[in-house]
Amino acid sequence: MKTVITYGTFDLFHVGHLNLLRRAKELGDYLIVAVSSDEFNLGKNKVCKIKDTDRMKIVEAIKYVDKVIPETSWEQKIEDVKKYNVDVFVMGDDWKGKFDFLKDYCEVVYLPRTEGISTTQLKEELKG
Ligand code: C2G
Repeated sequence: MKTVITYGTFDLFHVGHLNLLRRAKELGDYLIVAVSSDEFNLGKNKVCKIKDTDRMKIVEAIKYVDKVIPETSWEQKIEDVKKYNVDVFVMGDDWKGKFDFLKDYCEVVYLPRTEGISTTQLKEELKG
């Protein structure tokens, strides 16, 4: 079994998130998604519209996703990769290079982001 992992906030879930999860799953046959906790996001001065428990439920319902775990710290990635015997770590290419330290433990893949959509853009548009 080829295990893939990715991390994200997935606030106001949109097609950019869906495309990432679809392509991540295509790289293996078991996809784990770590969804950031509200507390972890506060540390990034990031306040989500959707609370973490609901963001996790939404991601869990996506057909490409096999397991959801909480993301509670920047440091958990190496531990997660070891714990779940991860073969491939995937992130959108806005993170290109930022997680290359994981190459000692698994393959690291940065996928092109979906153009024209972002949670920030949606928030701006909703503000009217
Ligand atoms: N994404 C994408 N295309 C978009 C928007 C997002 O491919 N138009 C990807 C991002 O690159 C990321 C994933 O979807 O890989 C989740 O995006 P966010 O929820 O914005 O995740 P982020 O806040 O970047 O959290 O430890 C890493 C962090 O948890 C990443």
